[in-house]
Amino acid sequence: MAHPRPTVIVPGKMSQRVLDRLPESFELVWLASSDPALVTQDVAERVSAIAVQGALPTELMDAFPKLEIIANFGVGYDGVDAGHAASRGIVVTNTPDVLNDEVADTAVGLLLNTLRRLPVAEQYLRQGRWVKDGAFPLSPLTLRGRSVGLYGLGRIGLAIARRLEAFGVSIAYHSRSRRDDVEYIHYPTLKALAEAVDTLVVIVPGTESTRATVNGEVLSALGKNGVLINVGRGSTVDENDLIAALQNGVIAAAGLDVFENEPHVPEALMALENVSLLPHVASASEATRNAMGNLVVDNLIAWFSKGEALTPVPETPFERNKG
Ligand code: A2R
Repeated sequence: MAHPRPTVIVPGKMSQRVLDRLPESFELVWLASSDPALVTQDVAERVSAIAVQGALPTELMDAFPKLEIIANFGVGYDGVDAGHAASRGIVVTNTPDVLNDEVADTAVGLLLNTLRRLPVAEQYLRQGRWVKDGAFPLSPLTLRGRSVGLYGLGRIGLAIARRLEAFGVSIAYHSRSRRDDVEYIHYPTLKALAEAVDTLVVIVPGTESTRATVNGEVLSALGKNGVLINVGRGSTVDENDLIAALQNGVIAAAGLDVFENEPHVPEALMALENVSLLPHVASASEATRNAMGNLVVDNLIAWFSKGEALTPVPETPFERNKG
């Protein structure tokens, strides 16, 4: 057989750990981008797996008639149309759990940065202003006495909540279903949660059901002492409503790791002083990204050797048809 090992295609950027490990078990074909025009006829017919980081255009998915599995790098798989994959019997996998602690650590760091303006204070020192102008101004905001609401209490949301317990703040949450394994108060709507708390941490997936749900109405409910932290997906927040709320004092501040149109961040947001902005780095340590990369490769290996993926997404609970 010319190609006894399964062929995996990797379109565009991918974790080095994945690129290093794939050739041990697979025929690796790397594409410079996810443009289907780059796929030759020979490759199109051979490919049975895709490993992807970010968006996978559906036309590229459909360029491969023998495609069995799409291994997504990341717990959020909003870049892959899992419904379409399901309709073709293709399994989609993601990388849950291995990033929970890293993302939760970053969420708490971003919250503190936003409230206490620590990155701004560091710039003040580096620019020599401590010597020239004296002490950095007191931060108007503090974590002390805050009540935090988590929008999403899944794997990562719970890791954030557990950390926040140690900070002595009150914790509540909104998700569609109430968890019976936690003591935190559940609010059946996002608006009710926003009314009850002054700090909202977004950690839901970027789906149609969460799209633009953090809107002007929710931000008004959060109130003028309100702080929004987003470590989920940019699509969940209506960015125009958020900018207006920050400009007009509808809420006090925001800390964002994710944006609607990454890597582009609106000028209006960057011009604001009451925001702390990060370039989508919540899981971005070498150790955690390597763990995510390992899970991408291990899913592919498990699929082709045992007929079952390790972490398929709920939309594609398939086993391999070995016939
Ligand atoms: O609604 P539920 O009971 O399925 O709870 C999930 C909640 N959630 C929502 N809550 C309210 N309205 C919605 N439309 C909605 N959709 C989902 O988000 C659950 O509490 C949480 C998701 O938890 P996991 O599936 O365990 O996700 P994980 O690993 O915590 O990651 C969350 C997201 C990723 O999808 C990436 O976008 C980002 O964090 O890294």
